[in-house]
Amino acid sequence: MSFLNSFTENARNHPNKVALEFIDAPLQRVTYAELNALVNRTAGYLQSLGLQPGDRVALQLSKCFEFILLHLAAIQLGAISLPLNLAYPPDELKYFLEDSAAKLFFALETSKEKTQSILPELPHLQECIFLNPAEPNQFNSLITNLQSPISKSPVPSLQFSKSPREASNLSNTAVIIYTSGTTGRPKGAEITHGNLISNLQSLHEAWGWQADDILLHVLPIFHVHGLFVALHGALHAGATTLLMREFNAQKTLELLSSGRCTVFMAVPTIHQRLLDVPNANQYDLSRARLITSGSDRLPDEAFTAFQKTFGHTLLERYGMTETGMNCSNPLHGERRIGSVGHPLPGIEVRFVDSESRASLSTGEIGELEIRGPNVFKGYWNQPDKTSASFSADGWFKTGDLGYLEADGYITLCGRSKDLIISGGLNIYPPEVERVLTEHPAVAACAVIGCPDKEWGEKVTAVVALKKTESVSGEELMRFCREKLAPYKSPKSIVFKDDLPRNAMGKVQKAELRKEICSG
Ligand code: MLC
Repeated sequence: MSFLNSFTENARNHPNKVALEFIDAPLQRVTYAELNALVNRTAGYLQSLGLQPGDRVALQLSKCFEFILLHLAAIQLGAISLPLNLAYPPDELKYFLEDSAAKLFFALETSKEKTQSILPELPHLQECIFLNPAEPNQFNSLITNLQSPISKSPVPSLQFSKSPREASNLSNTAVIIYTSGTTGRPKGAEITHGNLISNLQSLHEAWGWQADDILLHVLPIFHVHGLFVALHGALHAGATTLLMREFNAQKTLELLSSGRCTVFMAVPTIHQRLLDVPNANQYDLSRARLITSGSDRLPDEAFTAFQKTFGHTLLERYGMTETGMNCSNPLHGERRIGSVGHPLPGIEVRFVDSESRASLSTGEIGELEIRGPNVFKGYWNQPDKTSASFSADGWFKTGDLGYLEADGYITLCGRSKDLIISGGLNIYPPEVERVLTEHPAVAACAVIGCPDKEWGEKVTAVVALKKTESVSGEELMRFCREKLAPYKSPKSIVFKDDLPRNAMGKVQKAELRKEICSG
């Protein structure tokens, strides 16, 4: 059964059940039957724009109903949905649209001015449609007043029959999500229909999703966490999703403690913000069935404080864009502090030595590798980077370090890749360093993550200037923000005359971290 098939089945079985409800303005609520009809209509609209299976539809929209309709409709048509972070400035956006050769692009009307400048440079882009989610009628009239009305025959939805076509359908790409890497520009991870379905099924089983669950959804919907794990998870289960457009800590606590919501998913920064609400301990979250934490390591202090303050034990799980969810602490049983639990049903893990790639035994620290139907197809148009990310025998190299405990729990304890995670978002230092070195005053730089209670890690740039130049930290930060999303831009700049280097000339980041982060 496919993800969309289960959603359609839910629409058939309980048409009047609320599927989605936006709880902040503009308030919007749709039942499963209404959502199903709207997705069909949106698919007709996309077809009328010439969208064909395999074409990319880029979405750089806020957390809005239109985003969800376009995303689901693209998947239904066998096209590829390409969700993009709203924070990307034109420079980055142009790269994503160019690299993916997106055919259609839906953007916010409020970004029209800055976006329009890049459009003439995108030969593959056939149509750019600007939307205003504050005006829901704008989209309604787009999908209802089609110039060539939708054909009377229903929009062809993907069929996952037991025919020989099954394999090819399941291995077709459904979504591309861009992730940065240790070298070069970001890469588009191709996530197939099979990946989506298998991960939904694993999580449905592991977390006991039920049709009477009510999910409180506060995450952005352009990432794996908010889109696949939370939103798809609820639609697959036939549950109701309450969506908050902008995360608000106080409101979240009020809703969770009211007993109305049964499921909540967030990143450690969000859990920390809940803990930081004044008088947080007046909110009792023990009635929620499941509150998960993921996208970054949950600090032990936050795990314990959450338990003590809210009377709820967080369930930590582990995943990544390329694989969806890999491991989870148990729904029933010990949710172990500092551990990501066990592999999800159908997923295999192993630890290997980062150098020799030999398999390690229980308790030995090594790099985590993953195998299973959840593992992505590859990076869009990047066969070399795809093959470099798999072992010779086909396991995906996560770049995360950890070990297997004797009782099967998995503990992660570092990364073999140069990666910063801030507020649940991955930032690859080379991408920031590339931008900083474009500044005429910068001779050399190194970007590191310093531990931070709120963000997990704070992007910090250590900069050596050219002898004859001078520039302020503020100016460098402004420079970065013009070219990079604000979350990737350094939150602080430290100037040094020279950067410490080893005999090979490589900057010694560990030394910089020791010197700068502890200060
Ligand atoms: C916002 N800012 C960030 C940031 N988010 N800086 C660093 N890291 C982040 N994650 C910037 C803003 O641009 C702003 O800059 C300043 O920090 C303060 O903004 P804010 O208003 O306080 O932040 P807010 O908008 O409230 O966002 C914080 C947040 C958000 C935690 C709610 O970052 C968030 O929703 N994070 C979740 C990300 C997520 O879903 N990750 C899943 C990836 S999937 P300025 O200078 O303009 O003020 C994945 C796989 C898996 O990893 O396993 O799940």
